[in-house]
Amino acid sequence: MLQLKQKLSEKIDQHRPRTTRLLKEFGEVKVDEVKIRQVIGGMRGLKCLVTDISYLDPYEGIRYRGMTLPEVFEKLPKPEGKQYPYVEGLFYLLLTGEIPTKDQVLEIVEEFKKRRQLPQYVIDVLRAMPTDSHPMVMFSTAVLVMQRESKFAKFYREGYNKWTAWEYMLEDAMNLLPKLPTIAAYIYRMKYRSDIHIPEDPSQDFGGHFAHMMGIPEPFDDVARMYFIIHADHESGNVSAHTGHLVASALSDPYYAISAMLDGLAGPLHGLANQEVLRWIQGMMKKFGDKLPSEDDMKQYVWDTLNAGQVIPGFGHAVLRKTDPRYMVQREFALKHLKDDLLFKYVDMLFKIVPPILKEQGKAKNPWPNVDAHSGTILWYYGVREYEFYTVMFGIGRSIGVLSNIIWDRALGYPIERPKSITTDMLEEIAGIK
Ligand code: HAX
Repeated sequence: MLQLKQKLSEKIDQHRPRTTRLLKEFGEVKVDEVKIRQVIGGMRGLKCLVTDISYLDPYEGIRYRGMTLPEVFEKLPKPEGKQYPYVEGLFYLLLTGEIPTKDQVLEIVEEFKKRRQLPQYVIDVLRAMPTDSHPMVMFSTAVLVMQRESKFAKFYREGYNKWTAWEYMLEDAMNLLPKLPTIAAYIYRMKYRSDIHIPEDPSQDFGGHFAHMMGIPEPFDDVARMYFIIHADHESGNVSAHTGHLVASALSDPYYAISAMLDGLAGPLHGLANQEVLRWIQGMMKKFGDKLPSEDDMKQYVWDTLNAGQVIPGFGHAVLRKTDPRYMVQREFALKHLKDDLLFKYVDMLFKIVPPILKEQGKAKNPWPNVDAHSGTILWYYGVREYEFYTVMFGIGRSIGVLSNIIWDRALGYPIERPKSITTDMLEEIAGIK
């Protein structure tokens, strides 16, 4: 048995009595109140989900299993000579809550290598799709078409047991996750690199494999590790994580859940925002003749965007109330590797100029930059210039968190999700106006 599975099994055994006790003895204790503005307003702030994988503090940003991103980067084992840790180690951390030893990580690295090749039918399906299909559509389709491989679905058909179901979810996750970089790179090379594909290099870890299959040299392998790790999880109420959880709650297997979560990630207010950011900044660069504008000219451009009724992409957040630490991780990387790049200089200037303007406008609750304000800049610098592909990379990262969450969902026997809806008439009655 993999050390990961052994450790996870111990953790699940330790955890189950906590959930059982809460349900049995404290099931009627009130957690929160529901206000009309939350019912109409996308359930913002409503405490109605539970996850131990990550927690988003509005002022501090994301913690994975209690650790900040800098702590995660410092503590997880790294490949020799690399700046960022093994992505496989993050999977271990999110699942078990413990920092793995190098040996425990290398076991997953080797396991993933055995499972990352694509079945031919996945390639056939991708090749049969219209060439102008969005890469997110291709990505989601490739995951969905592999549903026939699901060990969880087979287990369900052949006699389901609630308490061992997580083992089949883990098996599906171990089969699906390492294939995601392979699928993504295949889509990329098929669509944008003359359909010329690169044979895999068996020495590469998850991040290195992606960079290699994309055909982009070092340090893009480290960009990939950093990018996948910072995008992995953002607690469970965001659209992608929540969709994955919701779909899996119907006992749909990980292939269905990940395909669905990718569809949610593809929305412009969520994972697609990184492509919107770059489109917007490059529109500005074009206007200023590919030179850095004066602060006043940039301020005017920002105001013009707002006055046209548009949002400033890459700024604001539904939960965060400070600069996103995922933005800061990327900024640190950019200051080290691309500080003289014109696009980065624009991002750097916007970092200073936009927040005071959003504060002055007084609408956005959070005027600070989010993860998406930066990511496109780094990818562009290393030659990934097809904006529409950026969300695919986000999706690889987010799958690590969603898969960890849905394995735990089954381990703790969470039920099918089914909130109650009411009518506008009823809301008016509750408000006392009817
Ligand atoms: N520029 C201009 N106006 C903004 C704004 C921004 N960046 N962010 C919020 N606002 C506006 C909202 O549109 C809203 O206006 P209306 O009342 O007219 O509808 C008002 O401020 C209040 O919004 P909020 O409560 O602060 O923000 P929400 O929780 O409703 O929305 C969003 C959060 C991230 C969707 C929002 O800030 C936004 O649209 N930002 C730009 C797009 C973006 O960067 N998205 C990526 C977010 C990170 C992520 O999830 N990545 O996957």
